[in-house]
Amino acid sequence: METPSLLHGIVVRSTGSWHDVETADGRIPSTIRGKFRLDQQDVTNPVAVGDQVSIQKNADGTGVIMEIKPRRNKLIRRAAGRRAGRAQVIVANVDFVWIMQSVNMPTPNPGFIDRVLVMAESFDIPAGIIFNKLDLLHPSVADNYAYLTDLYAGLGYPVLEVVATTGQGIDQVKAAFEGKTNVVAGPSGVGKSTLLNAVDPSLQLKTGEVSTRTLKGKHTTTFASLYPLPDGGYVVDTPGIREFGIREVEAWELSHFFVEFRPYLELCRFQPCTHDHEPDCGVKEAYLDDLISDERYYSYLNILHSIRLGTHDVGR
Ligand SMILES: Nc1nc2c(ncn2[C@@H]2O[C@H](COP(=O)(O)OP(=O)(O)OP(=O)(O)O)[C@@H](O)[C@H]2O)c(=O)[nH]1
Ligand SMILES: [Mg+2]
Ligand SMILES: [Zn+2]
Repeated sequence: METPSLLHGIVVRSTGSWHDVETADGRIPSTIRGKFRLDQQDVTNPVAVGDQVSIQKNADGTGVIMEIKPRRNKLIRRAAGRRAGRAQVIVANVDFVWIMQSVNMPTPNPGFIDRVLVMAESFDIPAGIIFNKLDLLHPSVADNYAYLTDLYAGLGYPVLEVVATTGQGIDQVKAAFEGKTNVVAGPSGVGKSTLLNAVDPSLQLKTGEVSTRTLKGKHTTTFASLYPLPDGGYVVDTPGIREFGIREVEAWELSHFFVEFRPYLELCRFQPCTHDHEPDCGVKEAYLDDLISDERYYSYLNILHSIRLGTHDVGR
């Protein structure tokens, strides 16, 4: 019997057992070979949005993913709940990670920002921060907000400020997205889908309310999806992340992913040094000399602690 030829494509949406693969023959809902699940038991999803795959087409128009091309990079986190401990691949093969936060409703969470930055740095993926809902910048939150924008801009990460509902700042977002594969990640309710609708109104993504009681979103987007952008490039909308646990980063290497710690790493007496209990530590000295912020040093210790415990706790 003749073996059918394989069709190449990219996974644009993944809902657990079904993966939509965009190919030259259109979008083909596909399953995966059981082998991939057996090969990758420490991962909740062997195939993720952004994966380059080869599929075999079935007579009924569905497909079977036969091959997953090696990934250039990936954004992963430690899965929570019943699958705790295993890695969940949020997206594969991205050029830029945008961490989205709202200035209010919900409140910014620097611990969360730092965790995603660590993951991005560990895979060498450039990252930036998008602050949304500038219209809700009330005096009570203004000081903290100014502190955060200064902190991250000072570390060299691009910081964009927008009002997704009015289009304020959207031109900068379009320019930043152009020609790249971008992923927008953040807690539920910060306005990720609203932002993408502002960038491309034809997307018509579903958006949801933020609870006035808990100040949290209602997990409106349930699966990651990749969309082509009108001016070239792609963007991945992702479901709101409750907890961002670090995976595949060892305690001894964590400090390399805090960009401002790097100049001090070789000043430590012990190599490697975890910069919490060791004497003559260059990083701790830098922290005591105010060259490293409280926020980032505590974030570092918090993540270090969670790596040692192997837990999947939230940012602070
Ligand atoms: N005031 C204000 N509200 C906004 C802004 N952007 C989005 N919202 C509102 O925030 C709520 C949540 O927006 P979504 O786009 O659904 O948030 P999301 O981040 O996609 O949330 P999940 O899909 O649950 O992860 C909606 O009620 C939006 O109208 C903004 O710039 N200002
Ligand atoms: Mg959404
Ligand atoms: Zn040290």
